[in-house]
Amino acid sequence: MTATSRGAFIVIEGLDRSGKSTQAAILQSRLQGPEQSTTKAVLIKFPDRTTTIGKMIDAYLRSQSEFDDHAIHLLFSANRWELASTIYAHLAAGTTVIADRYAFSGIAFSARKGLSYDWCRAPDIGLPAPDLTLFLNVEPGVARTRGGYGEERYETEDVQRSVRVVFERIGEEMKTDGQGQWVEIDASREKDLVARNIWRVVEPLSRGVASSLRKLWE
Ligand code: FDM
Ligand code: MG
Repeated sequence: MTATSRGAFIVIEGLDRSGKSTQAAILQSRLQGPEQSTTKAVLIKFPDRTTTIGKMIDAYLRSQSEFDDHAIHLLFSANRWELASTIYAHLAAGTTVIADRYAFSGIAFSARKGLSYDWCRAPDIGLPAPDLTLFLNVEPGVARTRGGYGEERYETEDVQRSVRVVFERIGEEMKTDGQGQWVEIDASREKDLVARNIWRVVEPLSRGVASSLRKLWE
């Protein structure tokens, strides 16, 4: 890291069972390197189920509570906003931040229910913008064969298929509007190969980023 650079903000998105959490952990340890004394990379997961808002989201996902579709959408967004200052602080300290899901999941999972795409995007406008978003692309049929979906809300092949359609739209828009890089990774491949393909894209950012951080969709 040079005196003027900051940490990179890297988001990993994708359907359930696409390998996001596995790859995020591999990436973090790769960025961290053998030298454990200084923190070079932190991993944040959305939703962050540990906060007060996160606990409400957790109960909803486990079908222990119900919310209007708009209300739960806003809670997911609020859960990102409550972590925004933490993200800024890490980046300013030169630490790379890896987020396992972000605003793109927010749009995809809510817009598939029929909420307006623009309405879904609005509450996340102004959040820290990722320098790079890795979209782990996998056929829902393939994802299903990976030990099956879990018990939570949204963990069905039908939901995943409709979520994927919205993710495709988001990817198209991200590729054309200059909002940082959106890179699709073939996540149906073997774990180590996926990790190598991810590293190829992340490596140039691993020593810090010189440009100032942008705000999402602003
Ligand atoms: N999810 C996640 C949303 O519906 N909106 C969001 O903004 C985010 C970040 O919550 F089904 C959904 C996506 C997924 C669930 O599950 C979180 P995981 O398996 O813990 O990522
Ligand atoms: Mg899940």
